[in-house]
Amino acid sequence: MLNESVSPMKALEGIKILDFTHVQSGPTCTQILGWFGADVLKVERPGVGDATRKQLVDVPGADSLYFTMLNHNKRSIELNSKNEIGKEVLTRLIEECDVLVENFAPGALDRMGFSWERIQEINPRIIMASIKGFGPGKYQDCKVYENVARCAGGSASTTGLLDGPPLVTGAQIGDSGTGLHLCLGIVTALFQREKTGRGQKVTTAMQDAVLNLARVKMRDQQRLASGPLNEYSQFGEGIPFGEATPRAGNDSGGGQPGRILKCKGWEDDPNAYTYFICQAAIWDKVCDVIGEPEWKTKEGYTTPPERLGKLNEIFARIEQWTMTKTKFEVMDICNPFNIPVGPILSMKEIAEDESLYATGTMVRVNHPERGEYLSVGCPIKMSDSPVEVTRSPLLGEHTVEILSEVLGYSGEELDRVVGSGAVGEIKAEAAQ
Ligand code: CAO
Repeated sequence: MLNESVSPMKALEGIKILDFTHVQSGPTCTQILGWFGADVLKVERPGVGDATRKQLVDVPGADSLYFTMLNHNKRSIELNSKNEIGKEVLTRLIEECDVLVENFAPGALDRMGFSWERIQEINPRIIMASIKGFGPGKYQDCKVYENVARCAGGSASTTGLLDGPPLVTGAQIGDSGTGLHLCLGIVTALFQREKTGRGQKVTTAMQDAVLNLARVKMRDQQRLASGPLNEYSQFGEGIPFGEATPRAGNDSGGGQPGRILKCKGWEDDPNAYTYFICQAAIWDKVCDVIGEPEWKTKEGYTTPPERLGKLNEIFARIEQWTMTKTKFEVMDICNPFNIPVGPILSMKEIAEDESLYATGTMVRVNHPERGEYLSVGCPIKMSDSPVEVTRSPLLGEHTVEILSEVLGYSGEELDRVVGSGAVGEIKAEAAQ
């Protein structure tokens, strides 16, 4: 909720970001900084731009949703950072900006001639934030994509059914998850700079970010030394544990038995399911709701340890009940009793939920090439820093604007840079 008594200043107003990111991980980070009010200057290779502009194209000729949904609230400058004039402009950008964010392959920035040492020389106050696949060690030079990180960070080995192969998640924890971690590092470094006056290097490895998100699975790895993990379904089923944290299907990670259960319509609707958690505190309520009140006092059913070996039977009975209700009816009936349940929402249902547009979690955005499209807005709500989601920039849309307004090029100097080809082909109207 916005505090209306305060002027609509944004938290990071006045902070300039040299956004040297591409694909998903880095752009996720700089997009959030843009939502918080930073001026994000996205540097893109002339004529090419971020590869995602032309990946998974749905509207021929237009920037893809892959790009537009990850690059809101940014300005785009085309710049060849490998030629001499391009390097000159990049040096000016480093002088002017507070933060440089990049997620190139390991060593790419050094090969351009911009090592951390050189960047600090140019601007000792700058914060340089990098995403790489792995931290220092044997894999440090590898290029890494989302699924590689999910696998290397321990997520895939602990996701899926016990008798099936490892699974990657729908949530992009490798890319977007790492971008979020980096974003926190950047604002923390900005905060420290307020006191020290110095910039610093912030790095996040995708493997590390995924592992951090899979922290509870490392908890379970250590617990294995003390015996089987009795909250895992396989314990109740008498299946022995191996040496590593197993895949737990849809068991809940918090030690309370939980499963995904069918709801009314499951035969035709792949998302007619609910999550159902059987907390000890609400066991009596569950018994009443599903029509098994005698289970409240029945021998062998009254305590959580006693129920562990009967979870298949218990959840089968609960599912008999959930199958008579829609997933939303299950929610409506269980919530008043504090029985934790959650409908399995499809992306279609989420896209059609007007309450999410009311909070800005979902937004409708206009784009000159593709018209209106849906996007996910800022998931972090701040009472004194309003977020307005603006469309992603066209390739090089702000090249001249950034050269002149941000870097102060004008007259012959500007002509020299533009004429050199280092900043791509300037569209006539933009150059005027
Ligand atoms: N001007 C001139 N050259 C530019 C440029 C510009 N504006 N922008 C990029 N380049 C160059 C780079 O300098 C690099 O050149 P060299 O290979 O000669 O050093 C080249 O373009 C390719 O950059 P890259 O290696 O980063 O890109 P890629 O497509 O080959 O690899 C990726 C992509 C994502 C695997 C790699 O960047 C990477 O591992 N990044 C770190 C981890 C990461 O963020 N992964 C998430 C990706 S999304 O799943």
